[in-house]
Amino acid sequence: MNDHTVTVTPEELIFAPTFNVAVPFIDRHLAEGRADRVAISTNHGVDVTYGELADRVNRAGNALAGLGLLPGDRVLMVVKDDPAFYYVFWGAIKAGFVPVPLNTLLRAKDYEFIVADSQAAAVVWSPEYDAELIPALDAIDGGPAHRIHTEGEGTTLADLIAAAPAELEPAPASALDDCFWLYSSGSTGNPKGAIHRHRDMVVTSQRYGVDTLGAGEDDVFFSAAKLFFAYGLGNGMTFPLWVGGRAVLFDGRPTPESTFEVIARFSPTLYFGVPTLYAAQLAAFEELAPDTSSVRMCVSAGEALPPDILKRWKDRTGLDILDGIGSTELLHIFISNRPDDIKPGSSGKPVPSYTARIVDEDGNDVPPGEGGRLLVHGLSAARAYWNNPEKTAATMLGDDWLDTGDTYVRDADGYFYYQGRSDDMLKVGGIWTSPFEIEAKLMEHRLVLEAAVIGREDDAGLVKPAAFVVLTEAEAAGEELEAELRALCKEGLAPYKYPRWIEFVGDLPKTATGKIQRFRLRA
Ligand code: 3UK
Repeated sequence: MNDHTVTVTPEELIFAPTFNVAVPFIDRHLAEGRADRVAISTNHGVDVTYGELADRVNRAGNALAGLGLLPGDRVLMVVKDDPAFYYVFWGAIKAGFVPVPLNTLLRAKDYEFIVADSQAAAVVWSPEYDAELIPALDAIDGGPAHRIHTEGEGTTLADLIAAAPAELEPAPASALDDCFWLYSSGSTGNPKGAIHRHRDMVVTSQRYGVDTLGAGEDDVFFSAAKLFFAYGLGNGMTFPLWVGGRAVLFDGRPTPESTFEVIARFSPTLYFGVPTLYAAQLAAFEELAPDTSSVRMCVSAGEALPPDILKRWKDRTGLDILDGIGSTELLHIFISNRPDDIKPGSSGKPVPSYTARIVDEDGNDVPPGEGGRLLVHGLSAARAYWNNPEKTAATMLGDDWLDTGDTYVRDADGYFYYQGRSDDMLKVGGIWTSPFEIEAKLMEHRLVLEAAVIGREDDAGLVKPAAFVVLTEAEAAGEELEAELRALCKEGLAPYKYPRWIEFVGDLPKTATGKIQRFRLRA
Protein backbone atom coordinates (compact mmCIF):
# COMPACT_ATOMS: atom_id res chain seq x y z
CA MET A 1 0.00 0.00 0.00
CA ASN A 2 1.25 3.50 -0.81
CA ASP A 3 2.23 5.64 2.18
CA HIS A 4 -0.52 7.85 3.67
CA THR A 5 -3.39 6.13 1.84
CA VAL A 6 -6.53 4.56 3.25
CA THR A 7 -8.73 1.96 1.61
CA VAL A 8 -12.42 2.32 2.37
CA THR A 9 -14.77 -0.66 2.31
CA PRO A 10 -18.24 -0.86 3.86
CA GLU A 11 -16.77 -2.98 6.66
CA GLU A 12 -13.40 -1.43 7.35
CA LEU A 13 -10.89 1.32 6.81
CA ILE A 14 -7.45 -0.01 5.98
CA PHE A 15 -4.63 2.44 6.70
CA ALA A 16 -1.18 2.31 5.15
CA PRO A 17 1.47 1.53 7.81
CA THR A 18 2.93 5.03 7.30
CA PHE A 19 -0.02 7.36 7.58
CA ASN A 20 -0.03 11.14 8.12
CA VAL A 21 -3.67 12.22 7.84
CA ALA A 22 -2.79 15.59 6.27
CA VAL A 23 -1.97 13.79 3.03
CA PRO A 24 -5.42 12.33 2.24
CA PHE A 25 -7.21 15.46 3.49
CA ILE A 26 -5.01 18.07 1.78
CA ASP A 27 -2.49 16.74 -0.75
CA ARG A 28 -4.69 14.02 -2.26
CA HIS A 29 -6.81 16.65 -4.01
CA LEU A 30 -3.87 17.79 -6.11
CA ALA A 31 -3.29 14.24 -7.34
CA GLU A 32 -7.04 13.94 -8.01
CA GLY A 33 -7.12 17.08 -10.18
CA ARG A 34 -8.87 19.48 -7.78
CA ALA A 35 -6.08 22.08 -7.54
CA ASP A 36 -8.25 24.79 -9.13
CA ARG A 37 -11.46 23.93 -7.30
CA VAL A 38 -12.54 26.17 -4.44
CA ALA A 39 -12.06 24.53 -1.05
CA ILE A 40 -13.04 27.49 1.15
CA SER A 41 -15.22 30.58 0.65
CA THR A 42 -15.31 33.22 3.36
CA ASN A 43 -17.80 35.92 4.28
CA HIS A 44 -15.07 38.45 3.39
CA GLY A 45 -15.31 37.36 -0.23
CA VAL A 46 -12.09 35.31 -0.21
CA ASP A 47 -11.93 32.00 -2.06
CA VAL A 48 -9.13 29.50 -1.41
CA THR A 49 -8.56 26.74 -3.96
CA TYR A 50 -7.31 23.26 -3.07
CA GLY A 51 -4.01 24.20 -4.71
CA GLU A 52 -3.62 27.33 -2.58
CA LEU A 53 -4.69 25.42 0.50
CA ALA A 54 -2.02 22.74 0.02
CA ASP A 55 0.61 25.43 -0.56
CA ARG A 56 -0.26 27.39 2.59
CA VAL A 57 -0.52 24.26 4.71
CA ASN A 58 3.02 23.35 3.67
CA ARG A 59 4.28 26.84 4.41
CA ALA A 60 2.52 26.96 7.78
CA GLY A 61 4.06 23.58 8.70
CA ASN A 62 7.48 24.82 7.67
CA ALA A 63 6.97 28.06 9.59
CA LEU A 64 6.18 26.12 12.78
CA ALA A 65 9.14 23.82 12.23
CA GLY A 66 11.28 26.91 11.67
CA LEU A 67 10.46 28.11 15.18
CA GLY A 68 12.27 25.04 16.46
CA LEU A 69 9.26 23.03 17.63
CA LEU A 70 9.91 19.34 18.35
CA PRO A 71 7.79 16.40 17.16
CA GLY A 72 4.63 16.10 19.27
CA ASP A 73 4.81 19.68 20.56
CA ARG A 74 1.38 21.23 21.10
CA VAL A 75 0.27 24.28 19.17
CA LEU A 76 -2.67 26.00 20.87
CA MET A 77 -5.09 27.67 18.49
CA VAL A 78 -7.54 30.38 19.46
CA VAL A 79 -8.57 31.11 15.92
CA LYS A 80 -11.83 32.35 14.45
CA ASP A 81 -13.49 30.57 11.51
CA ASP A 82 -11.06 31.65 8.82
CA PRO A 83 -8.75 29.89 6.31
CA ALA A 84 -5.90 30.50 8.80
CA PHE A 85 -7.55 27.88 11.03
CA TYR A 86 -7.00 25.30 8.29
CA TYR A 87 -3.41 26.40 7.65
CA VAL A 88 -2.32 26.09 11.28
CA PHE A 89 -4.25 22.91 11.99
CA TRP A 90 -3.11 20.95 8.93
CA GLY A 91 0.33 22.54 8.76
CA ALA A 92 1.00 21.42 12.32
CA ILE A 93 -0.21 17.88 11.64
CA LYS A 94 1.72 17.53 8.42
CA ALA A 95 4.91 18.76 10.11
CA GLY A 96 4.47 16.40 13.08
CA PHE A 97 3.09 18.81 15.71
CA VAL A 98 -0.18 18.55 17.63
CA PRO A 99 -2.73 21.32 17.06
CA VAL A 100 -5.10 22.06 19.94
CA PRO A 101 -8.02 24.25 18.84
CA LEU A 102 -9.66 26.03 21.77
CA ASN A 103 -13.10 27.50 22.26
CA THR A 104 -12.75 31.18 21.34
CA LEU A 105 -15.46 32.19 23.83
CA LEU A 106 -13.45 31.28 26.92
CA ARG A 107 -12.27 33.74 29.56
CA ALA A 108 -8.73 34.44 30.78
CA LYS A 109 -9.05 32.00 33.71
CA ASP A 110 -10.02 29.14 31.36
CA TYR A 111 -7.13 29.90 29.01
CA GLU A 112 -4.75 30.11 31.92
CA PHE A 113 -5.62 26.58 32.99
CA ILE A 114 -5.32 25.16 29.48
CA VAL A 115 -2.07 26.94 28.64
CA ALA A 116 -0.52 25.46 31.78
CA ASP A 117 -2.12 22.01 31.43
CA SER A 118 -1.15 21.51 27.79
CA GLN A 119 2.48 22.65 28.19
CA ALA A 120 2.12 24.00 24.68
CA ALA A 121 5.19 25.20 22.82
CA ALA A 122 3.31 27.71 20.70
CA VAL A 123 0.04 29.58 20.62
CA VAL A 124 -1.54 31.06 17.52
CA TRP A 125 -4.52 33.36 17.88
CA SER A 126 -6.76 35.81 16.10
CA PRO A 127 -6.23 39.37 17.45
CA GLU A 128 -9.95 39.50 18.35
CA TYR A 129 -9.13 37.36 21.41
CA ASP A 130 -6.27 39.48 22.81
CA ALA A 131 -8.30 40.70 25.77
CA GLU A 132 -8.81 37.24 27.30
CA LEU A 133 -5.75 35.41 25.99
CA ILE A 134 -2.92 37.86 26.71
CA PRO A 135 -3.67 38.13 30.46
CA ALA A 136 -3.72 34.31 30.60
CA LEU A 137 -0.32 34.09 28.93
CA ASP A 138 1.05 36.83 31.19
CA ALA A 139 -0.21 35.06 34.30
CA ILE A 140 1.91 31.97 33.67
CA ASP A 141 5.60 31.59 34.37
CA GLY A 142 7.22 30.24 31.24
CA GLY A 143 4.30 29.27 29.08
CA PRO A 144 4.40 28.88 25.29
CA ALA A 145 7.72 30.10 23.91
CA HIS A 146 6.14 31.15 20.62
CA ARG A 147 3.20 33.56 20.49
CA ILE A 148 1.84 34.37 17.08
CA HIS A 149 -1.07 36.47 15.87
CA THR A 150 -2.77 35.12 12.75
CA GLU A 151 -2.87 38.66 11.33
CA GLY A 152 -2.59 42.30 12.34
CA GLU A 153 0.24 43.76 14.45
CA GLY A 154 3.74 42.32 14.86
CA THR A 155 5.10 39.22 13.18
CA THR A 156 2.06 37.29 12.10
CA LEU A 157 1.29 33.85 10.81
CA ALA A 158 0.55 35.50 7.47
CA ASP A 159 4.14 36.86 7.37
CA LEU A 160 5.63 33.54 8.43
CA ILE A 161 3.62 31.70 5.77
CA ALA A 162 4.74 34.14 3.08
CA ALA A 163 8.40 33.67 4.06
CA ALA A 164 8.41 29.86 4.52
CA PRO A 165 9.32 27.28 1.86
CA ALA A 166 6.42 25.75 -0.10
CA GLU A 167 7.61 22.12 -0.03
CA LEU A 168 7.00 19.95 3.03
CA GLU A 169 7.42 16.20 3.38
CA PRO A 170 4.74 14.74 5.66
CA ALA A 171 6.17 13.80 9.05
CA PRO A 172 6.14 10.02 9.40
CA ALA A 173 3.22 8.84 11.53
CA SER A 174 0.82 5.94 11.81
CA ALA A 175 -2.98 5.83 11.98
CA LEU A 176 -2.78 5.18 15.73
CA ASP A 177 -0.33 7.97 16.57
CA ASP A 178 -1.48 11.09 18.42
CA CYS A 179 -2.64 13.78 16.01
CA PHE A 180 -4.61 16.61 17.68
CA TRP A 181 -6.38 17.38 20.94
CA LEU A 182 -9.72 18.91 21.79
CA TYR A 183 -10.50 20.22 25.27
CA SER A 184 -13.83 19.19 26.75
CA SER A 185 -15.30 20.79 29.87
CA GLY A 186 -15.58 18.57 32.90
CA SER A 187 -18.30 18.56 35.52
CA THR A 188 -15.93 19.82 38.19
CA GLY A 189 -14.86 22.70 36.02
CA ASN A 190 -11.42 21.86 34.69
CA PRO A 191 -11.33 21.11 30.98
CA LYS A 192 -9.80 17.83 29.85
CA GLY A 193 -7.68 17.46 26.72
CA ALA A 194 -9.01 14.54 24.65
CA ILE A 195 -6.19 13.06 22.58
CA HIS A 196 -7.24 12.11 19.06
CA ARG A 197 -5.27 9.99 16.61
CA HIS A 198 -4.51 10.26 12.91
CA ARG A 199 -7.26 7.84 11.94
CA ASP A 200 -10.09 9.58 13.82
CA MET A 201 -11.03 12.29 11.28
CA VAL A 202 -11.09 9.65 8.53
CA VAL A 203 -13.54 7.56 10.54
CA THR A 204 -15.96 10.43 11.24
CA SER A 205 -15.74 11.89 7.73
CA GLN A 206 -16.41 8.55 6.06
CA ARG A 207 -18.88 6.93 8.47
CA TYR A 208 -20.93 9.98 9.30
CA GLY A 209 -20.12 12.50 6.53
CA VAL A 210 -20.30 10.11 3.59
CA ASP A 211 -22.15 6.99 4.75
CA THR A 212 -24.80 8.80 6.86
CA LEU A 213 -25.16 12.26 5.26
CA GLY A 214 -24.29 11.17 1.74
CA ALA A 215 -21.84 14.08 1.39
CA GLY A 216 -20.00 14.38 -1.94
CA GLU A 217 -17.78 16.59 -4.03
CA ASP A 218 -20.64 18.86 -5.13
CA ASP A 219 -21.72 19.69 -1.60
CA VAL A 220 -21.26 23.13 -0.09
CA PHE A 221 -21.03 22.95 3.71
CA PHE A 222 -22.07 25.69 6.10
CA SER A 223 -21.69 25.07 9.82
CA ALA A 224 -23.08 27.69 12.17
CA ALA A 225 -21.22 25.70 14.85
CA LYS A 226 -17.63 26.97 14.91
CA LEU A 227 -14.52 25.05 13.92
CA PHE A 228 -13.16 24.92 17.47
CA PHE A 229 -16.07 22.68 18.46
CA ALA A 230 -15.68 19.01 17.36
CA TYR A 231 -19.08 19.31 15.68
CA GLY A 232 -18.00 22.35 13.64
CA LEU A 233 -14.56 20.88 12.97
CA GLY A 234 -16.21 17.99 11.14
CA ASN A 235 -18.99 19.95 9.44
CA GLY A 236 -16.91 22.96 8.41
CA MET A 237 -13.54 21.39 7.69
CA THR A 238 -12.95 17.64 7.69
CA PHE A 239 -16.11 16.55 5.82
CA PRO A 240 -15.68 19.01 2.93
CA LEU A 241 -11.96 18.20 2.69
CA TRP A 242 -12.61 14.47 2.74
CA VAL A 243 -15.00 14.58 -0.22
CA GLY A 244 -13.36 17.46 -2.12
CA GLY A 245 -16.34 19.77 -1.55
CA ARG A 246 -16.47 23.42 -0.50
CA ALA A 247 -16.68 24.91 2.99
CA VAL A 248 -18.25 28.28 3.69
CA LEU A 249 -16.57 30.04 6.62
CA PHE A 250 -18.34 32.80 8.53
CA ASP A 251 -16.28 34.55 11.22
CA GLY A 252 -19.10 36.45 12.90
CA ARG A 253 -21.62 35.62 15.57
CA PRO A 254 -24.24 33.13 14.40
CA THR A 255 -27.63 34.85 14.67
CA PRO A 256 -30.78 34.24 12.63
CA GLU A 257 -29.92 37.30 10.51
CA SER A 258 -26.28 36.39 9.90
CA THR A 259 -26.83 32.69 9.24
CA PHE A 260 -29.73 33.27 6.83
CA GLU A 261 -27.60 35.88 5.06
CA VAL A 262 -24.75 33.39 4.63
CA ILE A 263 -27.19 30.79 3.33
CA ALA A 264 -28.66 33.23 0.78
CA ARG A 265 -25.21 34.39 -0.35
CA PHE A 266 -23.38 31.07 -0.62
CA SER A 267 -26.17 28.57 -1.36
CA PRO A 268 -24.93 25.76 0.86
CA THR A 269 -26.38 22.29 0.27
CA LEU A 270 -25.72 21.12 3.84
CA TYR A 271 -26.45 23.25 6.88
CA PHE A 272 -25.37 22.44 10.44
CA GLY A 273 -26.80 24.11 13.54
CA VAL A 274 -27.60 23.54 17.18
CA PRO A 275 -31.17 23.42 18.55
CA THR A 276 -30.95 26.90 20.15
CA LEU A 277 -30.11 28.45 16.81
CA TYR A 278 -32.87 26.58 14.95
CA ALA A 279 -35.30 27.89 17.58
CA ALA A 280 -34.05 31.48 17.13
CA GLN A 281 -34.17 31.13 13.34
CA LEU A 282 -37.77 29.92 13.55
CA ALA A 283 -38.74 32.83 15.79
CA ALA A 284 -37.33 35.26 13.19
CA PHE A 285 -38.49 33.33 10.15
CA GLU A 286 -41.52 35.38 9.20
CA GLU A 287 -39.70 38.66 9.51
CA LEU A 288 -36.58 37.58 7.63
CA ALA A 289 -38.33 35.44 4.99
CA PRO A 290 -35.05 33.61 4.22
CA ASP A 291 -34.33 31.70 1.04
CA THR A 292 -33.15 28.23 2.07
CA SER A 293 -33.83 26.56 -1.27
CA SER A 294 -30.19 25.57 -1.87
CA VAL A 295 -30.12 23.38 1.23
CA ARG A 296 -30.90 19.68 0.85
CA MET A 297 -30.32 18.59 4.44
CA CYS A 298 -30.05 20.22 7.86
CA VAL A 299 -28.26 18.69 10.82
CA SER A 300 -28.60 19.30 14.55
CA ALA A 301 -26.37 18.15 17.41
CA GLY A 302 -24.95 19.34 20.71
CA GLU A 303 -28.13 18.83 22.65
CA ALA A 304 -31.40 17.04 22.05
CA LEU A 305 -33.57 18.54 19.28
CA PRO A 306 -37.10 19.16 20.57
CA PRO A 307 -39.62 17.47 18.19
CA ASP A 308 -41.55 20.71 17.94
CA ILE A 309 -38.56 22.50 16.36
CA LEU A 310 -38.15 19.67 13.85
CA LYS A 311 -41.80 19.93 12.89
CA ARG A 312 -41.95 23.72 12.60
CA TRP A 313 -38.70 23.81 10.59
CA LYS A 314 -40.15 21.27 8.18
CA ASP A 315 -43.38 23.30 7.91
CA ARG A 316 -41.44 26.48 7.14
CA THR A 317 -38.64 25.22 4.90
CA GLY A 318 -39.81 21.82 3.69
CA LEU A 319 -36.50 20.51 5.05
CA ASP A 320 -35.79 17.81 7.58
CA ILE A 321 -33.35 18.27 10.44
CA LEU A 322 -31.21 15.24 11.15
CA ASP A 323 -30.59 15.01 14.90
CA GLY A 324 -27.58 13.02 16.07
CA ILE A 325 -25.54 12.76 19.24
CA GLY A 326 -21.82 13.35 19.11
CA SER A 327 -19.10 14.12 21.61
CA THR A 328 -15.63 15.61 21.80
CA GLU A 329 -14.31 12.21 22.88
CA LEU A 330 -15.82 10.37 19.88
CA LEU A 331 -15.04 13.40 17.69
CA HIS A 332 -18.37 13.53 15.89
CA ILE A 333 -21.85 12.04 15.66
CA PHE A 334 -22.09 8.34 16.57
CA ILE A 335 -25.86 7.83 16.91
CA SER A 336 -28.01 9.55 14.32
CA ASN A 337 -31.25 9.75 12.44
CA ARG A 338 -30.98 8.95 8.73
CA PRO A 339 -32.23 11.09 5.82
CA ASP A 340 -34.83 8.41 5.05
CA ASP A 341 -35.49 7.39 8.65
CA ILE A 342 -36.24 10.23 11.05
CA LYS A 343 -37.84 9.63 14.45
CA PRO A 344 -38.76 12.95 16.10
CA GLY A 345 -37.49 13.11 19.68
CA SER A 346 -34.98 10.34 19.08
CA SER A 347 -31.24 10.49 18.39
CA GLY A 348 -31.73 7.63 15.91
CA LYS A 349 -29.54 4.57 15.59
CA PRO A 350 -25.76 3.98 15.71
CA VAL A 351 -23.81 5.41 12.78
CA PRO A 352 -22.15 2.71 10.59
CA SER A 353 -19.16 1.12 12.36
CA TYR A 354 -20.19 2.38 15.86
CA THR A 355 -21.67 0.07 18.50
CA ALA A 356 -23.77 1.31 21.42
CA ARG A 357 -24.77 -0.42 24.67
CA ILE A 358 -27.06 0.81 27.43
CA VAL A 359 -26.02 -0.62 30.79
CA ASP A 360 -27.05 -0.53 34.45
CA GLU A 361 -24.75 0.30 37.39
CA ASP A 362 -23.24 -3.19 37.25
CA GLY A 363 -22.42 -2.87 33.57
CA ASN A 364 -25.13 -5.29 32.41
CA ASP A 365 -27.18 -4.49 29.32
CA VAL A 366 -30.66 -3.26 30.12
CA PRO A 367 -33.69 -4.37 28.09
CA PRO A 368 -35.51 -2.04 25.64
CA GLY A 369 -37.58 0.58 27.45
CA GLU A 370 -35.20 0.79 30.41
CA GLY A 371 -32.82 3.69 30.91
CA GLY A 372 -29.12 3.27 31.55
CA ARG A 373 -25.66 4.59 30.86
CA LEU A 374 -24.69 4.86 27.22
CA LEU A 375 -21.41 3.16 26.30
CA VAL A 376 -20.12 3.48 22.76
CA HIS A 377 -17.45 1.68 20.76
CA GLY A 378 -15.95 3.58 17.86
CA LEU A 379 -12.69 3.85 15.94
CA SER A 380 -12.75 7.65 16.31
CA ALA A 381 -12.61 7.42 20.12
CA ALA A 382 -10.01 9.55 21.90
CA ARG A 383 -7.16 7.45 23.25
CA ALA A 384 -6.96 9.25 26.60
CA TYR A 385 -7.24 12.58 28.37
CA TRP A 386 -3.94 14.40 28.64
CA ASN A 387 -2.42 14.44 32.09
CA ASN A 388 -5.52 12.97 33.74
CA PRO A 389 -5.31 9.23 34.49
CA GLU A 390 -8.38 9.22 36.77
CA LYS A 391 -10.75 10.72 34.20
CA THR A 392 -9.16 8.58 31.49
CA ALA A 393 -9.81 5.40 33.47
CA ALA A 394 -13.42 6.44 34.16
CA THR A 395 -14.20 7.31 30.52
CA MET A 396 -11.92 5.31 28.25
CA LEU A 397 -12.94 1.77 29.09
CA GLY A 398 -10.39 0.06 26.87
CA ASP A 399 -10.53 -1.38 23.36
CA ASP A 400 -12.07 1.87 22.01
CA TRP A 401 -15.12 1.74 24.29
CA LEU A 402 -16.17 5.01 25.91
CA ASP A 403 -18.55 5.90 28.71
CA THR A 404 -20.50 8.87 27.33
CA GLY A 405 -21.85 10.00 30.72
CA ASP A 406 -25.31 10.15 29.14
CA THR A 407 -28.43 8.31 30.17
CA TYR A 408 -30.26 6.75 27.24
CA VAL A 409 -33.16 4.40 26.56
CA ARG A 410 -33.68 2.26 23.46
CA ASP A 411 -37.12 1.28 22.14
CA ALA A 412 -38.09 -2.12 20.78
CA ASP A 413 -37.27 -0.95 17.23
CA GLY A 414 -33.70 0.03 18.15
CA TYR A 415 -34.11 3.83 18.27
CA PHE A 416 -32.15 5.64 21.00
CA TYR A 417 -33.69 8.36 23.19
CA TYR A 418 -31.71 10.84 25.28
CA GLN A 419 -32.73 10.98 28.96
CA GLY A 420 -30.23 13.43 30.41
CA ARG A 421 -26.70 13.60 31.71
CA SER A 422 -25.54 11.10 34.23
CA ASP A 423 -24.06 14.02 36.16
CA ASP A 424 -25.33 17.56 36.58
CA MET A 425 -23.68 19.24 33.62
CA LEU A 426 -25.85 21.42 31.42
CA LYS A 427 -25.80 21.80 27.67
CA VAL A 428 -26.60 25.40 26.74
CA GLY A 429 -26.70 26.21 23.06
CA GLY A 430 -24.91 22.94 22.47
CA ILE A 431 -21.96 23.87 24.68
CA TRP A 432 -21.08 22.34 28.02
CA THR A 433 -21.87 24.52 30.94
CA SER A 434 -20.92 23.65 34.47
CA PRO A 435 -23.44 24.66 37.14
CA PHE A 436 -20.57 24.95 39.62
CA GLU A 437 -18.86 27.62 37.62
CA ILE A 438 -22.00 29.78 37.44
CA GLU A 439 -22.66 29.24 41.13
CA ALA A 440 -19.13 30.33 41.95
CA LYS A 441 -19.55 33.48 39.91
CA LEU A 442 -22.86 34.34 41.62
CA MET A 443 -21.26 33.84 44.99
CA GLU A 444 -18.74 36.54 44.17
CA HIS A 445 -21.49 39.06 44.85
CA ARG A 446 -21.37 40.34 48.42
CA LEU A 447 -25.09 39.74 48.96
CA VAL A 448 -25.03 36.13 47.79
CA LEU A 449 -24.62 33.51 50.45
CA GLU A 450 -25.23 30.41 48.38
CA ALA A 451 -26.30 29.56 44.87
CA ALA A 452 -27.41 26.46 42.99
CA VAL A 453 -27.79 26.26 39.23
CA ILE A 454 -29.83 23.75 37.28
CA GLY A 455 -31.03 23.44 33.70
CA ARG A 456 -34.54 24.56 32.89
CA GLU A 457 -36.39 24.43 29.59
CA ASP A 458 -37.42 27.71 28.01
CA ASP A 459 -40.55 28.20 25.89
CA ALA A 460 -38.86 26.50 22.95
CA GLY A 461 -37.96 23.44 25.03
CA LEU A 462 -34.25 24.34 25.16
CA VAL A 463 -32.20 24.09 28.32
CA LYS A 464 -30.86 27.29 29.91
CA PRO A 465 -29.28 27.91 33.33
CA ALA A 466 -31.66 28.77 36.17
CA ALA A 467 -30.24 29.94 39.49
CA PHE A 468 -31.54 29.58 43.03
CA VAL A 469 -29.92 32.16 45.24
CA VAL A 470 -29.79 32.51 49.02
CA LEU A 471 -29.02 36.06 50.13
CA THR A 472 -27.16 37.31 53.14
CA GLU A 473 -29.89 39.96 53.53
CA ALA A 474 -33.22 38.55 52.39
CA GLU A 475 -34.73 42.02 51.98
CA ALA A 476 -32.23 42.83 49.19
CA ALA A 477 -34.12 40.47 46.82
CA GLY A 478 -35.66 42.18 43.82
CA GLU A 479 -35.35 43.04 40.18
CA GLU A 480 -32.46 45.37 40.68
CA LEU A 481 -30.29 42.73 42.34
CA GLU A 482 -31.38 40.21 39.75
CA ALA A 483 -30.09 42.50 37.00
CA GLU A 484 -26.84 43.02 38.91
CA LEU A 485 -26.25 39.28 39.24
CA ARG A 486 -26.98 38.71 35.60
CA ALA A 487 -24.50 41.45 34.65
CA LEU A 488 -21.87 39.91 36.94
CA CYS A 489 -22.21 36.56 35.15
CA LYS A 490 -22.21 38.08 31.68
CA GLU A 491 -19.03 39.95 32.47
CA GLY A 492 -17.10 37.13 34.06
CA LEU A 493 -18.27 34.04 32.18
CA ALA A 494 -18.56 32.90 28.58
CA PRO A 495 -21.58 34.79 27.21
CA TYR A 496 -23.97 31.83 26.98
CA LYS A 497 -23.57 30.92 30.66
CA TYR A 498 -25.55 33.62 32.48
CA PRO A 499 -28.66 32.42 34.33
CA ARG A 500 -31.88 33.24 32.47
CA TRP A 501 -33.94 32.88 35.65
CA ILE A 502 -32.92 33.90 39.15
CA GLU A 503 -35.05 32.85 42.09
CA PHE A 504 -34.34 34.11 45.58
CA VAL A 505 -34.95 31.38 48.15
CA GLY A 506 -34.58 31.02 51.92
CA ASP A 507 -32.37 27.94 51.74
CA LEU A 508 -31.21 25.14 49.42
CA PRO A 509 -32.05 21.44 49.71
CA LYS A 510 -28.96 19.57 50.93
CA THR A 511 -27.77 16.11 51.80
CA ALA A 512 -26.56 15.27 55.30
CA THR A 513 -23.02 15.87 54.09
CA GLY A 514 -23.93 19.33 52.83
CA LYS A 515 -24.09 18.63 49.08
CA ILE A 516 -26.73 20.57 47.21
CA GLN A 517 -29.46 18.25 45.91
CA ARG A 518 -29.94 19.59 42.41
CA PHE A 519 -32.43 16.87 41.55
CA ARG A 520 -34.78 18.32 44.16
CA LEU A 521 -34.47 21.77 42.64
CA ARG A 522 -35.20 20.31 39.22
CA ALA A 523 -38.38 18.66 40.49
C1 3UK B 1 -24.76 15.93 24.55
C2 3UK B 1 -26.58 15.45 22.89
C3 3UK B 1 -28.76 14.78 23.09
C4 3UK B 1 -24.55 14.58 25.20
C5 3UK B 1 -20.73 17.13 19.68
C6 3UK B 1 -21.73 16.60 17.57
O1 3UK B 1 -21.89 18.00 21.55
C7 3UK B 1 -20.86 17.52 21.12
O2 3UK B 1 -19.76 17.27 21.93
P1 3UK B 1 -19.54 17.70 23.46
O3 3UK B 1 -18.32 17.01 23.93
O4 3UK B 1 -20.80 17.15 24.25
C8 3UK B 1 -21.18 15.78 24.22
C9 3UK B 1 -22.47 15.60 24.99
O5 3UK B 1 -23.46 16.52 24.49
N1 3UK B 1 -25.31 15.83 23.19
C10 3UK B 1 -24.68 16.07 22.03
N2 3UK B 1 -25.51 15.89 20.98
C11 3UK B 1 -26.71 15.51 21.49
N3 3UK B 1 -27.60 15.09 23.69
N4 3UK B 1 -28.97 14.80 21.76
C12 3UK B 1 -27.97 15.18 20.92
N5 3UK B 1 -28.18 15.21 19.59
O6 3UK B 1 -24.68 14.76 26.58
C13 3UK B 1 -23.11 14.25 24.83
O7 3UK B 1 -22.51 13.31 25.70
O8 3UK B 1 -19.57 19.19 23.58
C14 3UK B 1 -21.84 16.99 18.89
C15 3UK B 1 -20.53 16.35 17.01
C16 3UK B 1 -19.41 16.46 17.77
C17 3UK B 1 -19.51 16.86 19.11
N6 3UK B 1 -18.39 17.00 19.85
